[in-house]
Amino acid sequence: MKRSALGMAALAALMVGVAAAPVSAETYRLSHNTNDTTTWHKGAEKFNELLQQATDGEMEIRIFPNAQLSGGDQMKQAEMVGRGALDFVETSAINVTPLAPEMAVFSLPYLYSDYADVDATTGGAPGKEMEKIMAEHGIIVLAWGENGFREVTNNVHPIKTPDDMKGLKMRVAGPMYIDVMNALGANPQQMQWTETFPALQQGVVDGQENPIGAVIIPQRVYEVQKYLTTWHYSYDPIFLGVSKKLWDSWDAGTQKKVKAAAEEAMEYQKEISREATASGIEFLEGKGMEVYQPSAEEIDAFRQATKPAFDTWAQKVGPDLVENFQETISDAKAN
Ligand code: X2X
Repeated sequence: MKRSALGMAALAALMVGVAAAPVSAETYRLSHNTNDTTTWHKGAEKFNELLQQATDGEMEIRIFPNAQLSGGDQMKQAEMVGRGALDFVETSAINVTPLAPEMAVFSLPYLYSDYADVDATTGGAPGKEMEKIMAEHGIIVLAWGENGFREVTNNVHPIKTPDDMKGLKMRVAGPMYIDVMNALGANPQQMQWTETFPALQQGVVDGQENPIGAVIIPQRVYEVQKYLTTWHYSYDPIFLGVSKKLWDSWDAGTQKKVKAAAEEAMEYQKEISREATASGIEFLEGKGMEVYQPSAEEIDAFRQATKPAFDTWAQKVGPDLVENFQETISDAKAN
């Protein structure tokens, strides 16, 4: 075969090969700070699945659990997204408070009493207000998910009254909880979530607090904790956020697909978290945990005991913002 014909044949084969190969997908990195068993991770996987479907495989998400892209530092993820060093983050509002102190509003002790309160705020004007604040820090909040109502566990004794918290070495996730635990007479220690399981195992700390369905069950906290009290003392949402730099680089059609996939993924994540929480007490008792469910009066005693921390952080968050949340909650209760 003449060289030119051979060359043409090779070129043709190459062209066919190239034409048949799918358009190379844009791969984006998403960080979250639990391990790959939680509803957080399931929500991120759902986001990837939906986004690939919506873009015929042209956009895909690579998920990095355990805050591994920020050296295990759960508080650093959002800051990296804000400056465009990371594409997406799925994390708790608590983890963003060093960047945006206002985000602590969601977790003020006893701000919320039930899911209806929560949904009225994240789905209403308060949620929009928080999205505006986050955009000022370079993060577009695409959708709100759920970590949930945070319940306390420990290895020392059942917790039934505020006095039972006195002297307990408690791992906490963020700065506000240091003030909450101090108000209860406990000894708080802020620690990365990725360090908490071994710290509980080795007795470095006596206890921790986290939601049942999203974290305590999937991360098998019951293997290293004996007692759980459903004191519902603090709620925290998670959110799926994207770097504003990346968001602004997309056309309206792409933005619409990304937002729709995120909203559906976080609705799914919230649903499975609530389902796991609803059946969680029975599951945990089956795993040998002793669960105490305080009465309304006993919950009120915890509310009173944590009020000093509420008042301190309401000032830090901003009284107007707190009022915005409280008004939305009371309107929701009235309807
Ligand atoms: O660190 C925690 O406790 C966790 C996993 O709930 C958060 O990221 C706030």
